[in-house]
Amino acid sequence: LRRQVPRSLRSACKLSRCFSLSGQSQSQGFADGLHVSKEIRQAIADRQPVVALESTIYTHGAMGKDLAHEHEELIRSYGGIPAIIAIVDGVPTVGVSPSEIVQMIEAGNAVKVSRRDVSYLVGMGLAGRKIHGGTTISGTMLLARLAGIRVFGTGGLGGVHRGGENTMDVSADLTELGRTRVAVVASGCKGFLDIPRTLEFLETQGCLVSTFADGRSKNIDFPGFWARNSGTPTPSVVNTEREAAAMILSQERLNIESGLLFANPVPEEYGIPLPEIRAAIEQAVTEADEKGFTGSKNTPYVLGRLKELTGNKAVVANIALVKSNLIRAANVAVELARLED
Ligand code: PSU
Ligand code: MN
Repeated sequence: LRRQVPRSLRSACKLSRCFSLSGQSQSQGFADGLHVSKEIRQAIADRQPVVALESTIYTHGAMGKDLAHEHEELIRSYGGIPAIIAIVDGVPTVGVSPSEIVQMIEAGNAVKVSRRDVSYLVGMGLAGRKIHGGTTISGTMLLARLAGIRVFGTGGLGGVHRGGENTMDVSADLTELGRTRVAVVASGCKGFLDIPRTLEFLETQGCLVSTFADGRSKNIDFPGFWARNSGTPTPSVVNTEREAAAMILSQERLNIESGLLFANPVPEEYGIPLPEIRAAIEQAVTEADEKGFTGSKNTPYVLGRLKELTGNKAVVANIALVKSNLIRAANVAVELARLED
């Protein structure tokens, strides 16, 4: 790939990278007020394969305290450099340590932070009221981009909720993917969201959506989180991590500022068959309606019921798919660094 790009263009790319950073304010080229750990600052300066991680899955995911540490080790074992992103005591931070995440979980008062919430917490912090924030995909992408991180691994993307055409409950993750150039590796979005409308919305937003297929099958679905398929075809297919890296590099060279979504189906051995998870989802969603769990109480109720209805299989799948996505993200980041050597 590198050989096909004229040298003049390659050095122009390097220059434009400098310019885009110098547009931001001073120390180390990062935005004012953004705290980037020493390790991550060095890694970014050296163009090493940094992988961003969100913190909502730790502060709001109820998957255990040691997960952040485990995730960091996993990424390192694949040659990546993990950068957990969160708002720690009102400070937007890139390169949060796993022990700080444990403290945030134990404090029990971290709020869920999407793009709209960032300056609320940071402003409060400046004014002396220090609040912890677990960043969602949208909040994490925003801060990752400010730090110059290009690849981000996580579990599941937010989406258009069922009935979203009326309620307009559409996750800020989707608009973030339309405006912020970070490549996200996720296992699609939860099967109780409206997946066809989610993909329509991402198309309108100009987000590249491609599903990993390992060259095995022709008819590939956009994954349904717990299930490898969803009944909705993916807009495009990517076979290797190198191909994904090449798409990221292309987008950067062309200066297209929208995000990229690489969907990675849950590993085969943990995937729940689509009819089984669909039946459980229908039951959980119906019960939630009947019992009046609406608005922000809806998702926690549905997730709790799915755990029970699947005999914990939904939780085991969730933990496994995050790990598989982090491995993919590390491999993509390594390939991306290689393409530029
Ligand atoms: N999907 C999951 N687990 C999660 C989330 C999504 O399986 O923890 C979190 C992610 O941080 C995602 C956010 O960015 O929920 C989307 O929330 P909302 O639907 O409120 O935009
Ligand atoms: Mn919402």
